[in-house]
Amino acid sequence: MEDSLEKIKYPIGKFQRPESYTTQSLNDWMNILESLPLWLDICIENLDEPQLQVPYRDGGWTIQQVIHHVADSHMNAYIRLKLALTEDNPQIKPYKEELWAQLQDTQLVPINISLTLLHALHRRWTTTLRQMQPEQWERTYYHPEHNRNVPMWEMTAMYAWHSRHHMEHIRTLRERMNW
Ligand code: NI
Repeated sequence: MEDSLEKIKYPIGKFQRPESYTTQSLNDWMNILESLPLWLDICIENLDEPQLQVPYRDGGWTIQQVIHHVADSHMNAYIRLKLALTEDNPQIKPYKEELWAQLQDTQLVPINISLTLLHALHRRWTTTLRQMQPEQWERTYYHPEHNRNVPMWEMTAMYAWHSRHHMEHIRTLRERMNW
């Protein structure tokens, strides 16, 4: 049976903002962030160059664009975390992810470069998260496009979702294509 477009676009559903968190849920989210670079390595194993240029859905990003997007997005996330830990409810800088994904480097740079970047970045990111004190999880940044303050625990939940969301784009494409 054909998957619906919604299911292809949101393989694990849209992000559901959790209302609260526990030590266990924080740990689950951090585990996902720790695992993502290795999961992505496995996801793209044995794909050839033409396969990397296949969009995960009609009109969607190619596998190559997805990988470079995750690196772009998570670099922004890491900076936002550090801003929030060192400043009082800083206003963060939104960015136009669709346009970032179309800049030249996304075409010209092999995905291995972004995968290597993600290994390094997630090591620094999750090392920071693992050392956070309970009160630091409550620190916030202000998101001007959503017009709200986002606490660090919610941000971490969001990027754990984002990690799985894009990994599933690649995994389910391979499943549908029998690659
Ligand atoms: Ni994304």
